[in-house]
Amino acid sequence: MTLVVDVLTLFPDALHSYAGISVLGRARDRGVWDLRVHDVRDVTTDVHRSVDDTPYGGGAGMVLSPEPLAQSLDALGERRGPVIALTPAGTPFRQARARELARESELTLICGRYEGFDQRFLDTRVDEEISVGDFVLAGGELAALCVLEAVVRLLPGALGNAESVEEESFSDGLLEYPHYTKPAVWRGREVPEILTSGDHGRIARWRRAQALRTTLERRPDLLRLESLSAEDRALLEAFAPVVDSPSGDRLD
Ligand code: JCE
Repeated sequence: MTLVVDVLTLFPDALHSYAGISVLGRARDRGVWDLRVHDVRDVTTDVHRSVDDTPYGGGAGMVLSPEPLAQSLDALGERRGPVIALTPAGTPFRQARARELARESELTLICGRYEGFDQRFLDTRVDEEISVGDFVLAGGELAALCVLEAVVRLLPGALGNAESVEEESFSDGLLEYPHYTKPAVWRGREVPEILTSGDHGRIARWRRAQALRTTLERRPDLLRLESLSAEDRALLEAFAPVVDSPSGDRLD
């Protein structure tokens, strides 16, 4: 089953460019998913092909007019999957939502520009607003591509044999353990000896402990401390003791 993604944007080239390379490009070539990009300006009829206007109530910048967006959406015909607008005020995007969206057969992503969307368009035509992070972009295209890549790479057949969704960050709720490749000594720095020991049981336990430690130190919000098993706590102490850092290092 092919996932069909419709994207509404003022910058179609930006979508085609990134969606044509690497994982997204190869998966599309294989028929795993299909992309249909729609230039919102194509529905306009005035000489300036206007899609924006000044905000009621005053203030800086311009707001996307609801009518061109609504007409672009209408031109897609009967919608099946969720209609998603990328906005800084949206629900924070997480891997769990990517997994849910990967079960859809159709998605519509709407990219804004300027100061954002007319609220009436969001209220009446959009099912869900998604934010890809607590920072402000100049428009929704990069955010849409983030969502797209996170979803498509989960689809059956999207990744090659060398790539894997099994052992990666977030698949078990933890950040990744550190990776090393050749040479065995790089500019005086050695690979942890455990990785060259050939003891696969020890290596697996070391990696689990490293993943636990990194998550505890960098993203304690991702660790459900109550869900840390006695085994995990023992692993941490044996393989990756958490060194106390001075309070000045902490952000909170
Ligand atoms: C966007 C803008 C509202 C100020 C359309 C920004 C998503 N995680 C995200 N960060 N930024 C966005 C995003 C998505 C779409 C649009 N802007 C700029 N919007 C307030 C600036 C316009």
